[in-house]
Amino acid sequence: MKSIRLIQGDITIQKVDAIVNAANTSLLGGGGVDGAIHRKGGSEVLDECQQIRAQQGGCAVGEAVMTTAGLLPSHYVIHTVGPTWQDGQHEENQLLQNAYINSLKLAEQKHLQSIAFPNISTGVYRFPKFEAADIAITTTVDFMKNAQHVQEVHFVCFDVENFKIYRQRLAQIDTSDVQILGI
Ligand code: AR6
Repeated sequence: MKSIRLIQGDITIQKVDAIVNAANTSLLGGGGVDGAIHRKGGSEVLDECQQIRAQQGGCAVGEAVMTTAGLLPSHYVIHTVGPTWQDGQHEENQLLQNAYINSLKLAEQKHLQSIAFPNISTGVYRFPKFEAADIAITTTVDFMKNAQHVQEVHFVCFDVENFKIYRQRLAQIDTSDVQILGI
């Protein structure tokens, strides 16, 4: 049975096939979860990000790329770039949905079974947390219904506010395709 698991804590200790990084278009690291992933993953992660930059000049908003996870307990890091919240009139919702879909598609293409997401765009990029949680959850549940390989998705909430929002929203999910755990 496919499952979605809610977790409160640090994504860098997740033992899954891939953890997702809320990166920026440069792929060179930054603050927040991006900083934590590069710090703990070590230089191998940055080296592969630099190779991707050399090939394609970075990663556009809503797109996703994959590297090794270096010293992290997961196998891969999927780096995606969420939108910066402006006023809701700059395709922010669509771009956030793209970030989730393209990360999940990459996992599916690589035949990965388990993937962990942070709450993309809800830190430095200031996306409203309720709306971001709705987009993350509905997009993921829809994707999982037809997934061949992705069986297990973790939503890892670092801050209590996001955790509470996810717990409330996940409790309302009504589907027989995906089991909701940890709420
Ligand atoms: N594990 C899980 N979630 C975390 C962790 C962690 N170790 N640390 C922070 N979060 P942010 P963004 C949560 O700012 O809004 C970076 O500088 C945090 O509580 O990391 O997409 C990049 O380089 C929040 O809910 O990412 C970009 O420039 C969520 O992760 C920019 O920030 C996302 O917050 C991206 O901004």
